[in-house]
Parts: sequence; C-alpha cells; structure tokens
Amino acid sequence: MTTVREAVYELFRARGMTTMFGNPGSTELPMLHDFPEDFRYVLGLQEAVVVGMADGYAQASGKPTLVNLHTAPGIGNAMGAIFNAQANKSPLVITAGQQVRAMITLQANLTDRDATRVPHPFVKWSYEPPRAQDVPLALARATHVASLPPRGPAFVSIPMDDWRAEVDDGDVGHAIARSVTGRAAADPEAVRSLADRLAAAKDPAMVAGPDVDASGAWEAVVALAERQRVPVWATPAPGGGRIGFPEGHPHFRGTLPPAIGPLGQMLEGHDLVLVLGTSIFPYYPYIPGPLLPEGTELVAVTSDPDEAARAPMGDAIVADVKLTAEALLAAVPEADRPAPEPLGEPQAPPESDPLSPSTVHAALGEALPDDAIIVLESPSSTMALRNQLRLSRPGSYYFGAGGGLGFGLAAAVGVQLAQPSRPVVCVMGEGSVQYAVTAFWSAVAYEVPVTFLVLRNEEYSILKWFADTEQVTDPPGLQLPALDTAEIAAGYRLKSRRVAGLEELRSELSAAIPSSQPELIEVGVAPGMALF
Ligand SMILES: Cc1ncc(C[n+]2csc(CCOP(=O)(O)OP(=O)(O)O)c2C)c(N)n1
Repeated sequence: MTTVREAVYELFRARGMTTMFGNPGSTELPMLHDFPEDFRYVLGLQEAVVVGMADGYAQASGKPTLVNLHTAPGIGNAMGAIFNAQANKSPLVITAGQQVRAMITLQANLTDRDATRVPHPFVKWSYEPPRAQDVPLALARATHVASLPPRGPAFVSIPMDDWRAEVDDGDVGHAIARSVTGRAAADPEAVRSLADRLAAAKDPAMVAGPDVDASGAWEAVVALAERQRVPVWATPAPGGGRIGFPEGHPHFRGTLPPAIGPLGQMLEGHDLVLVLGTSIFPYYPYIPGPLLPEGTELVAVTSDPDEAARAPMGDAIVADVKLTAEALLAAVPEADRPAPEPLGEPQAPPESDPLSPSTVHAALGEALPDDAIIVLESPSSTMALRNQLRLSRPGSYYFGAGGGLGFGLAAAVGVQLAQPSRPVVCVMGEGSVQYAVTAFWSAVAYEVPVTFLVLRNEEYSILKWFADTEQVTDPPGLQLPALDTAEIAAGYRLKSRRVAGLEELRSELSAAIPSSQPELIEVGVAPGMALF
C-alpha cells in the first residue's frame, strides 16, 4: 500500500512539477514531511509573493506549477495574486492545508469552514476531497484543469490528516499515468474561409496578444505577417501581459491604445483586422466611440471560449492560436501588397534633472542583451518602456494583465528561476515594490540573479493621471515622500544602490545585468505620465 503523500509526490514527479512555492503553517507540515530530495521548495514570506513567484514561474516555464498555502488566512492573503494569475492564464495548482477531518465539524482552530468558496471566483476549479483516498485523484484533476485552455489556477483544500492515509495502488497508478491534451485545431472550414478573407482584403492588419507567446505561435505569426505583408499591432498594454510579435520587426506598428474610441480610430483604413491570442480588447479607461471604423471587419482567434463569447464585435474562432496560425499560413498565398512602413528607431530623450522615465528606459535598452527578459510594473512608464525597448524574442516580457500590484517583483523571481540562463530585469515603480516587498528576501535566499530597476518619483503618478482623466481634483493619498527602496532592499541583504545621473545609471546597469547575484538600482525620475 502507498500513502497519499507518496502517491501525490509520485504524481507531481511524473508531471515534472518538482518546484513548489509555499509559505507553510502547522496545517501544511504533514504534506512537507520527509520532503523528497528531488523536489525544490521556494519559500515566500507572504502568500501574495508565493503566488506571484509561482505565476512568473508557470508562465516562463509553460508548466503547471505547485503552490502550497496556509489554511484560510493564507488563502486570504493570496487572493489578489490569484486574481492576477487567472488574468495571466497561469496554470497554478494551488493547495492549502485544512484542519484534521475529525475537527472540521466542531470548527477547531484554523478550520477553513468554507475552504472551497473563498478562492472560487478566481479559480477554474475549487475542491475539498470527501475522502483522504481521493486526494491524489483530486490533485491529478486540478493539474489537468489548470493546464487545459484557457489555462488558469485550480485549488484543492487538503485536511492535514489525509497525508498518512493509504490509497489503492491500482487507482493511483491510473491517476498518475493518464495524460490529457487540450490543444484543439480549428474547424478546417473556418480556417479556409478566414484565409480567403485575408487574401482578398485590400489592407488587412493583425493584432498580436499574450497567447501568441504562451502557445508558442511566435514564428507562425511572423511568417503569416510576412507572407501576407500585414502590419501588426500589439494588443493594448494593460491586458497585454506578454508580447506576441517581435517589436523590432519592420511590420510592427506599435501598441494599440487601451480605450474604445482611440483604438477604433487607430484601425481606420483597414478592411480586415485579424486578432490573435488576446481578449477584444483589454480596454481602460472608458473613452467611448465606435468599436470599429466603418468598413472594418474583425476576426479573433482565441483558445478561450469566454474571450470569444464576450467580445463586443467581430467574429471569433475558438482554437489553439499556434495551430490556427500555422493552418492559416499554409492556406494563404504570398500577397503582392506593398510591405508595411517600418516604425523607425525610438528617439532617446536628452538627459534632464531628474531623469525622465523615457531616458531611463532608453539607457536600459542600450544595456539590455538580446536574450534579456523584462518583468514590468512601473505604471506611469509602461508605455515609455514599450516605446523605448523593441523586445523581439519569445518569452521576453511579463506584465500583470490583471492590474493588481504585487505581481512584478514576485513574478520576476519566478521567471528567473524558470529561465536561469536568461538575464531578467524587473522594472518597478517605488510604490509598486511595496505590494510584494518580501520577494527581495526570496531573491537573496535562493540567489536568483534578477536586476531590480526601481523608478522613484515620490508619488503614485499614474493615479494623478487617472484623477485628471476622471475630473477628480485634489484626491488624498497620492504622495510617497521618503520611501527609500535601496535602504529597504539592503535590509533584505540585497546589493542595492541609488544612482543620480545618466552616466552612473548606464554604468550600474551594465554591471548589474550580467551579475550572478540579485542587485537593485534605484533611480530618481521626474513625476508624471511617460508615454514615449
Ligand atoms: C493591489 C493594488 N492596489 C492598488 C492599486 C491601484 N494603483 C494602481 S497604480 C498605483 C500606484 C503605483 O505607484 P508606483 O509604483 O510608484 O508607480 P507610478 O504610478 O508612480 O508610476 C496604485 C496604488 C492596484 N493597481 N493594485
């Protein structure tokens, strides 16, 4: 006979899930008993950081990723990060401990009396097995649910006395051996008709979103754009958690604005817009206007049925983005349209005192190796970074599509753990750092060589911009004087310094990025929204 604990680790091992992100409590210790040597446990000091690290790891590795949370209060702390993970379509298998079965009904201390209800709105499946013997099958099911499109978190609550229970070897053998695949090809008729519409269009355009990157469709999408000579936009930045097209490519047109009216106007002149791997569209703020210009049709390809169903305009095909892009590529002829006009090089703004965020990002662009990965959470300089850097490799950019702060700092650690051979630079606003500040400890403890670049503008700049657009005058709570990130990070034993001018910034960046230890550079910048 095998114990639940042995069966579960065997299951995780068979799925390649040997890294676990967690913050333990007494209710989780039985799961961690005799922790197997071929597994790695990454400790986060608060649950939002645990989930954020796992989110980055899951996205950058493409694998379902284990999270172990403490019962009710631990799950509560994690909820904002779980919200982010579902927006990022991160395949997380989240477990939490629960009181022993014999004391759940009398509601002993630490009982999570509604364990499955708490994470419910943000996970694809939330479950507490009725019997200890069902724990391996429940975790197998959670892994499949998390990995099937659209990917996302699944949750299992596990009473702490279940781990020593015995399970039937035959049943467990089946649960471990099963494979479930979920990449669905599009209806060939739908592909044929879309290929005909694309080839017949006078001036088509494409929009690439995060699922191009997540599904590995990058090459097929580039080949399709080249064969059909189509310009390509990136989906609006707030929901574009990943980049789906090389931004240094001559067909790249830039990032679409995130509001209904301006986005519609931007598509003026295109008779067909092919949208790949994004919702239609991650709009915010609300600036009304026509969804599409007169005479413009739109077709979306997404593996997410809900994304397809809730789109306010256009047609949609629900299918794997990579398989569909490859099928379209095979079905369209070489077009004889004129090639799209290239965007031109980004213009680096001159040095100022304090530096503008655009100058900082231009300096970052100079120092950045081609294989670098950016994890971004610097709200008022998101567009400046996108416009100054032309990231052009798959898996080069991670941004919290849910908008909940706390993703960036933690996710950067997870991304670097999943991609140890690529340099990771985490670009943060000093306000955003505070939502996941203990990720500094994990970076140091596990020697994860992320370079943290923190822009200090002593305020919540983006909220001042929002206040203007919402016609709100003088709201309180938007100033951040005396928040000294380099000092705070030094308290976590992170090598940290504060730089002033451009020359110092350049030399510190070129020293920190290739370094084999985590390092932090804090740079003072001018407040305000930075777009270019
Ligand atoms: C969990 C969470 N709480 C609050 C917010 C609201 N919010 C959005 S941006 C922002 C300010 C971020 O400040 P900072 O990182 O300094 O960036 P800046 O706006 O100055 O560029 C806040 C508080 C949020 N998005 N997520």
